[in-house]
Amino acid sequence: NSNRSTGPTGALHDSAFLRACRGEAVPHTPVWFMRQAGRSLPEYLKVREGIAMLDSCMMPELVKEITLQPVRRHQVDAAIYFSDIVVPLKAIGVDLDIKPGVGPVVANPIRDRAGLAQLRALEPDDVSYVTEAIGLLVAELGATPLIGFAGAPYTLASYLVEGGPSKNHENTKALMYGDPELWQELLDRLSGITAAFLKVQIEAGASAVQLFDSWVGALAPDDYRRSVMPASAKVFEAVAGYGVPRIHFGVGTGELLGLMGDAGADVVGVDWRVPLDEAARRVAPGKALQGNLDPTLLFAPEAVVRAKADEVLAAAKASGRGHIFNLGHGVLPSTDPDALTKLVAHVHERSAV
Ligand code: 1CP
Repeated sequence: NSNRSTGPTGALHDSAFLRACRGEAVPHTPVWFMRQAGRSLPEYLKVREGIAMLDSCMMPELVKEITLQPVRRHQVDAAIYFSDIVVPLKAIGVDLDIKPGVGPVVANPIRDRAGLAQLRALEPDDVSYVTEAIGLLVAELGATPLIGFAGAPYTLASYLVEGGPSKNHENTKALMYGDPELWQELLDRLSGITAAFLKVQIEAGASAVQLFDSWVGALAPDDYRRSVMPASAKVFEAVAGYGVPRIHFGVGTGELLGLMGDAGADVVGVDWRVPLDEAARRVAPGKALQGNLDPTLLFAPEAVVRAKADEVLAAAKASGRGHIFNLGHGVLPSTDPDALTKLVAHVHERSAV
């Protein structure tokens, strides 16, 4: 364990994205989009042809190309490492696949103590392709920050327990309420795996990390505080010493924003349901905010997108917090990429000081 307080230096350290994460003044509001790489881009569909999603995540040159595509095309202020939240689980030998049009599917869902045996600790050597790809990327990206990421314990648990994508998380919640001891053990193992996976990415050169707890909005605050927050807090604590910003995001988490910040995030991601000035009243002082244009708005006329983006910028300004412009969730696959390029230019222009 080498919890060095390295962190980026020079032009990278002074990039608009990293400055905003730290709550410092910026020349313009930085922009990136969750799921900015991927199916909305024809150049992505082209390079992915005939290659399965999980296989692509293990091919460093391909990962480099896919990660750079949205940076070239949209001029976003940060790259996000191309991978998936289930990659570290695959790397430790969990029998799972990403099915096109569905998402992650787990062969033997974890519903009892015996199922836990599928989850051993993650060693850096299990994901040497990640270290290699990030090395290639940071050499190419220069002063553009690379965001590493991982799935948070609750969201990973939801796939492992349900066996795939789920609307109501009934098996996951039944386990959480019905066998708290087994649940704690499951989340504990996942926090170890997630922390190890984020460390690999930071040590390879990622200059920020985002913990995706995409589906934790399914929980009431008391249940989150009791049954999930300690595991997420362990992940943030494990990477605290590196001095890289830690972003925490989930969907439908309006009632959890304060707790998700308190779990140890430097930046709290907000979906489109809560305006950023209201989010600031829910999140402890000193933390920056990320978000939060509704991704479906990109299907509306350009003038509407601009007006709504201006509302997001105004709410962010009123919040007094550092602000990273993003969507309230990922880019939808059928989004017109030109609408994204225009949105980046608009936010940059409107926020320039
Ligand atoms: O640029 C980018 O951001 C793309 C990289 C990326 C990221 C950040 C991918 C590639 N996946 C993820 C994270 C991820 N994966 C999350 C958290 C972010 C979020 O909330 O959107 C989640 C919940 C997943 C799980 C997952 N993987 C789903 C969702 C299924 C569900 O429960 O509804 C899906 C569809 C996948 C597959 C996947 N991952 C990534 C891509 C491009 C795809 C599509 C498959 C393909 O192209 O073959």
